[in-house]
Amino acid sequence: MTATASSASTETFSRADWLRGYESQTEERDYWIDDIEGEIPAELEGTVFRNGPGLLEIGGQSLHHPFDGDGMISAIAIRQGRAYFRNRYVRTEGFLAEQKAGKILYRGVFGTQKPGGWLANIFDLGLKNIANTNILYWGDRLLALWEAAEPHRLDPQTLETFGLDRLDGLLADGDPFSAHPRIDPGSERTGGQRRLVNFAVKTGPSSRIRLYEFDESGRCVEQQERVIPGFAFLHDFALTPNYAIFFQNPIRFNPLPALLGQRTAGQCLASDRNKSTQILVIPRDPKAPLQTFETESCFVFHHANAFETADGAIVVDSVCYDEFPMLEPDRNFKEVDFDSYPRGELFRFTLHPGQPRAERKLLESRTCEFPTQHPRTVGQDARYYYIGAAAAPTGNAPLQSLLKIDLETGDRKLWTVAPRGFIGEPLFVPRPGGIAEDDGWVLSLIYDAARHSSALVILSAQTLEPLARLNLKQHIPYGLHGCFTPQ
Ligand code: 3ON
Ligand code: FE
Repeated sequence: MTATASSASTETFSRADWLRGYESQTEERDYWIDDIEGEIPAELEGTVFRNGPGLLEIGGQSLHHPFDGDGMISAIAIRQGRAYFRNRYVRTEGFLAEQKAGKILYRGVFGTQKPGGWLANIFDLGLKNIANTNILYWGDRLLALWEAAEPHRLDPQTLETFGLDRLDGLLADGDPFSAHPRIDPGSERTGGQRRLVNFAVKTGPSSRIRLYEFDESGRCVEQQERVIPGFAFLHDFALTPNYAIFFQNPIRFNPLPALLGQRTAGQCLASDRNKSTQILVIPRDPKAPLQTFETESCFVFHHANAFETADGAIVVDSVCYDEFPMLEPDRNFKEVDFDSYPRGELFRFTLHPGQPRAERKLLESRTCEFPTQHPRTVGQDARYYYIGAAAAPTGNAPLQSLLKIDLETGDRKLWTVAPRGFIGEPLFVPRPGGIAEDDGWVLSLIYDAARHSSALVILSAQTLEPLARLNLKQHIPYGLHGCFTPQ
């Protein structure tokens, strides 16, 4: 492997640059951000919270995959044109134990094994709750989420970890709680009130999907459970005023190699390319029946949005991969071959009542991930999406651009930090009092290999012009998800 070549056709980045964004960040810091290019818009006030793997090796042993890395939270509080940065690890039981021991003590889901070969891993099916996927602020609680176990609650000011949060007894010991809640902006069924909706899956030969709805104060006001046939790896869902929509990817799960210590759970998944993907439409009304649609075999982590049409159809926009992106068991993530690795493209699925097969249409063929939108348009026929995208229109590559998609006109706007920059999940922040759907800002944490540090960029959502760039004093390894709160 050379240090400079990337996808053969499109050399938008150097591999050495890309890899440095995956160096562990072992320091926890607090400071005023004093290196600001441009100007923070005066009306933009609040806190950006980000979560993602902060440690990519432990005791000198590289993790097999970043999704196995301990959750590190970054917070950037913006007030009156100034910004304060803080980062802290979530003090999970596993993080504390491994830091003390100075070595890996737990198996990860995505290929990280305890040192010592299969004998050291055999029959260990325990999960390390690494709290690394998302961070949510709702009902005065700041929660770090990891889909296979309970949330951890943190102090929103200091980011100190309080411990596991079982949501006032809603969750039992070890219960899952997805890292992809959605916020219903309010509709008839919620009495116009905002609601946080989230799910949890317990999977096996059949799977149980639990759906929770929380009011503004964080109280659970509705919950239901549905049992569906087959194994289900559900990372995200889409929400409309009346439905929760899941894509059941065609995945086989053979746990034997995990049991025998040879592979971890996530490495026992295999895409079944001959089987269709099932689209599960769960009514938020627990008494109404579940409907299932199908579409050609694909794998979905993230949905952009969904909405109901006047003629009773449901439209879902999702980032689809041809199959579950999986590394070969002996190949560390640092050696990934982008050209042969599945890449995400944005598709629109229309589910017509009485038709078992979904209509499928490609919306965006450029490699993309991490879609977002104006919070007011969740569950509605949104006009604009903002999404991380590759710098080149074809081929697979890391995200180096931000793409704004106008679903009404088909217009695209692209802002890129290539060749030395890499981009994270965008967040859309509405301008207070704004009316237009794109009246606001797009915020994203980027990694700049030229400085080996990260920066928060603030773009005009209307034009994608950069308004401010807040340069941090250190790098934040490529992250997963986060949120913005006006507090
Ligand atoms: O054994 C079963 C299967 C399984 C995989 C059950 C299970 C619950 C133990 C399980 C666990 C799933 C987990 C823990 C999933 C965690 C996912 C995660 C941390 C992240 C997923 C990220 C997805 C994407 C698309 C990230 C993209 C990143 C970039 C484009 C660049 O940074
Ligand atoms: Fe996700």
